[in-house]
Amino acid sequence: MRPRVLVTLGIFPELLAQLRTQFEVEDNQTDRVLSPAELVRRLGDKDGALITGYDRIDASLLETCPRLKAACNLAVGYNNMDLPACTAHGVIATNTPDVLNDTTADLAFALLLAAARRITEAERWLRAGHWEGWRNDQMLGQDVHHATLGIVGMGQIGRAIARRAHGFDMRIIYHNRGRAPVELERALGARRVELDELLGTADFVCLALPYSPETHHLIDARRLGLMKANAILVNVGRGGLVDDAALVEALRTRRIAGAGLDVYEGEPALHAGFLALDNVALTPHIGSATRATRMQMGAVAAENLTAALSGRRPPNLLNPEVWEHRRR
Ligand code: 8YV
Repeated sequence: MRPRVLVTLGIFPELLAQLRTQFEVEDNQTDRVLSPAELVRRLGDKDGALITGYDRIDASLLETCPRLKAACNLAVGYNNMDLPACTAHGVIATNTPDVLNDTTADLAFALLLAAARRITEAERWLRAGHWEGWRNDQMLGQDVHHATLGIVGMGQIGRAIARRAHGFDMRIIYHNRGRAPVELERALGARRVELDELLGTADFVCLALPYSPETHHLIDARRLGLMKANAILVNVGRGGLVDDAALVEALRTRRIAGAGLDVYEGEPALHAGFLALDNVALTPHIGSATRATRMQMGAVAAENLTAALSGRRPPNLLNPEVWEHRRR
């Protein structure tokens, strides 16, 4: 019998058709995120799952899914998966790194530019019929070129953002656990600094790091208080990295100048305060949302699933211990 697989959210039909050639697939093309109870019910008799960052795979779920061998995220971030619990239950966990780096960096830059040059605010104002003529001091924004960008999280996406910033003649500082390759630092003129120094120096702060209990509310009221008054915060990492209530307050009181956000605590709900503010550009978690990139993410996730369910080591294995254990 072919392995049974659950695909938790809508995927491109061609990818679904491809999966159906190998697996008995239960799909959810409705685009409605499954509730935890529904996920438990539907996964109970499955061998594998192609999931998104909104599906929580944890110990309590895994206890009810004895057949499950692989959970393959259609995302690079994997804070939705409890890796030690997956390992304890012999479940392979995978993600989709690399293929979305440039696309996500493009969106980070779009948000940075939008917030700096007040693009979404200006468009709303124009559509509302307020434009009565050119004025010298109309919609004055901030220069991006030659400003200082502070990147928090210098992984592959952070580096792709840095390459774009270099093209805008920005000064680049970054904060990361480890140091980026020296050649990269040299080529981009990037310097590693402590987080608090970065926040006090940068005109633009861009978050491109994973979310975990350790990075929960990394940017809180205290750290927002360290930022320059002209500073703009961009988050393409994850909701939860920022204390959204504290950010709303910092934006409302102009403690910082603006923000560009793609991710939110508790999304798709977002803090109502953001909606009332003009100095924040908002997008609905579309960092990797181009057809080409989503096709590639789908292909990578499918390859991980196929490998995991046919006894091959998946290319993007997140818990190698589970693999070593199987081979013993
Ligand atoms: C996903 C993302 O589309 O890859 C990630 O980590 O945030 C997005 O690219 C989203 O998480 C849904 O899985």
